[in-house]
Amino acid sequence: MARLVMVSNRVIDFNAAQQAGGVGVAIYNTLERQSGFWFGWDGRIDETDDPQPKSVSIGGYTTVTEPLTAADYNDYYLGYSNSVLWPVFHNRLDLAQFEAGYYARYVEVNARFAKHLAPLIEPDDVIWIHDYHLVPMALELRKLGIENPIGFFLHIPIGPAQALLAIPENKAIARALGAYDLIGVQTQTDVRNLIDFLQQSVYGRLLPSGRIRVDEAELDVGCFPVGIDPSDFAFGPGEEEALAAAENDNVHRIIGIDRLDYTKGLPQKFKAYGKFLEENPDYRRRIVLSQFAPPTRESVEAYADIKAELESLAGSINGRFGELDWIPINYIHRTIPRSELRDIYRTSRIGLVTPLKDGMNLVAKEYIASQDPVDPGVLILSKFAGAAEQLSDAVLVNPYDLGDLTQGLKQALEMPMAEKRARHEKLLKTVRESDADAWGRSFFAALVKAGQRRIGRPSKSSPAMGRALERLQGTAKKNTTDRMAANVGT
Ligand code: GDG
Repeated sequence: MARLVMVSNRVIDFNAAQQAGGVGVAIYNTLERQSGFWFGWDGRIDETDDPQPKSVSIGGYTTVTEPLTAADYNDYYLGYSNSVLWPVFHNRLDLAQFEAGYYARYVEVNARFAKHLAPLIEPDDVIWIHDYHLVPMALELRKLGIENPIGFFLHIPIGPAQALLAIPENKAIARALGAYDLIGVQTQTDVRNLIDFLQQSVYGRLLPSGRIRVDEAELDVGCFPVGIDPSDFAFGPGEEEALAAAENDNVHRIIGIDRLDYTKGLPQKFKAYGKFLEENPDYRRRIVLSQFAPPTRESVEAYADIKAELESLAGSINGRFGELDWIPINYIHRTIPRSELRDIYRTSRIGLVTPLKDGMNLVAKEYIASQDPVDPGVLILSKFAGAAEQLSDAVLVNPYDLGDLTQGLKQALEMPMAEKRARHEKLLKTVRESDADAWGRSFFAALVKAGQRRIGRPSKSSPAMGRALERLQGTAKKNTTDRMAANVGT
């Protein structure tokens, strides 16, 4: 059976890690079901000149990892990935550090990862690369003669083409994207923005077949909304009673769980909550906002600024409205163990997920999956989270408009039970239907198909490619059979 080779910037050992961002969670959920391995950075900084990858089997999957040097970490990770691509793709050009000269090492690290990965690739392998840190990786693998299908999934949103065109290296980025067989994104808006960018940057053309041509290359672009494993958040018999007993019926908890990132709209959330308490004195002492905001990318300047701003906002709201026996905002700048997430979601009457821009947002889906269908909480969701395209039965709000946020809070707090149940039922159906499994399977199948199309193109045909195509067709057939077997079993 074809192995799935997952590649991402950071490889996570889920047996040891307390926390992972959304990308790690999504990859782990897929690798649990498919044979293969996970390649990338192990999270260590080490000055070894030419670090060699190490392979380890942990739990049900194998990882192949290597360290970064301090300079790599600075230029490739904090620099080009998180101070250029992350802000631009989230449409925050004001925070992008274009002049810092990070690009050369960004490409260099991608080339080194490719050099270390290439010898591990077998002819039937399907390579799936994740996220903005690794855009040039397919091009680097192709230079080394790798002809396997290579797909790219972008977990973050794609801002408007005008924003991406501001990147000085935008043409090189667009050409590097052209080296993939398939690019997957989270939403239809992202698909449109990507095509627009490829057209404007390097005269990419949308072909009648639906494929995109970039120079001599052709690729598929598709929308694959990432999902969660709802069973991680489900309740077994007896588990709920214990939790219900611990619940405080007098004070309703509103929950927020977001990495401490400027894209997550946390200052706006705090300000709207303060405004709500000011305008609705009846609700004082009856609600509490518990905001978990685990630290992330702390060495990037923009992240230090947001930390200070939030501390000051939480302090001023608590100082203004707090009482001896009631603190309005419970702001926790730490990581919660993953095993506790489900119970925290379940005992919170409102899930407040209000990013200014987000690729998808798994927290919104986790909140829905954790609710009691008989007495569910209400999800308030930003219109600008990718999840809003699927979860349109949430209370959708504009996070830039404090009035709209406070209105959303009021609507959620006062929602009749019948409406809560009806909304939750539809939301849960969507979360279950487009779960992590569906995401992994649909991307994998589309990637195998896109790989066949590339190899099948007459201009590129060679006996070696013909053989590879035959192998792939065998793989695709086998895969369908596997899927059918898996369906019968469930
Ligand atoms: C990127 C994109 C896209 C958070 N705090 C703690 C904790 N988490 C877990 C959540 C969730 C994950 O991390 C966060 O996922 P999100 O999707 O909300 O956000 P990003 O990390 O920004 O993820 C995003 C995602 O990739 C997947 O494609 O949806 O748009 O930006 O699973 O539960 N987990 C634990 N402790 C915490 O304190 N254990």
